[in-house]
Amino acid sequence: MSKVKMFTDNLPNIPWQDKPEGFNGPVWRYSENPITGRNPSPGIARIFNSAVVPYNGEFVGVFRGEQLDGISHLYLGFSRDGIKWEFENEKIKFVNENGEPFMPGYAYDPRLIKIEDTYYIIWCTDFWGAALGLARTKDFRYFVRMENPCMPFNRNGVLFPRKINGNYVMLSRPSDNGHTPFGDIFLSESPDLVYWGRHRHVMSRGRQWWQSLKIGSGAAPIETSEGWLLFYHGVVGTCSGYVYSMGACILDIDNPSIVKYRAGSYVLTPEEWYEERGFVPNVVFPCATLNDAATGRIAIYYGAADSYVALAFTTVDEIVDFIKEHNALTDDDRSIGI
Ligand code: BMA
Repeated sequence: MSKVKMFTDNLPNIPWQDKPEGFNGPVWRYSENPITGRNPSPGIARIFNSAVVPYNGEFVGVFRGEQLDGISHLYLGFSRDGIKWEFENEKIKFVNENGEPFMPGYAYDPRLIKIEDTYYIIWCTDFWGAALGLARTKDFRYFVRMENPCMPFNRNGVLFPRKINGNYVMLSRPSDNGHTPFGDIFLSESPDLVYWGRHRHVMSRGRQWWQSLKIGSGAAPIETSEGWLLFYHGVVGTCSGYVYSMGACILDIDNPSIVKYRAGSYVLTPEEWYEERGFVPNVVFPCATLNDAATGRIAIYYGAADSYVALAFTTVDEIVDFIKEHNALTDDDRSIGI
């Protein structure tokens, strides 16, 4: 039993490995990483930055597949164990509310969140510039693309897994039309997933070097007895390019634009070959977690070097202790962000 409670389902078949003897960090990697290889299916060069959920006792995922022409689209994947994945060769076919084809010109960095009985995909799409796309499905066969939740430019959209104070809540990261050398996390509310407002600033890039350039939400927040546990990415600009690490923080349960704790140290940074070497080197980019309330186990799916999907593990007790021990909140984080 964990000390900190996760208000999620039990997931007895969560992919899992115990923390290796002598390992110091709060998040440890799956020993057989990466879990996807290059050219994983016909027409797709690389699969990375992808999101998974439990489904019918097994797992389903929405994967960012970069096609041979360099354009990213979203592909479904299915897995028995959350580790070995079979990908569909055809990209997800989105339709509009009338059932007519409504395909994005490109689609990347999907997050997949179940709210009540519906699964939502939120991703970065083309909308006269990079912006967020949103779609829903109940059966992973029929995907309805909804209104784009915001104007360009925006990336790293993530939905909370339940309504808060009666509204849907989304985190996002306003950006520019390029590689965005700035960026803080904001929050917006909606009664219906169409009209968004009550925008709040959540968290600025940090004083610490690894997150000094920009930050962006990663996985859907996990509801815990300490608040919403959020894994995010923090970026530093070095002489040889951006370096993406994974950070973690806890947001207030009823007012999630208030940050309660924020680790000043990263929880995972590029160190392994598949994180340091690839299409874009030095990228660790979390997009999803699986959570087992009964044991407090958390499996984190992250993109590595824009080339692979990798898996890492922690427990809710371990990560919450780490965040509190390394807490580096600023006054700005503590504020409601109006
Ligand atoms: C960001 C996004 C991510 C990517 C990262 C590193 O701007 O495009 O998809 O992983 O850059 O290239």
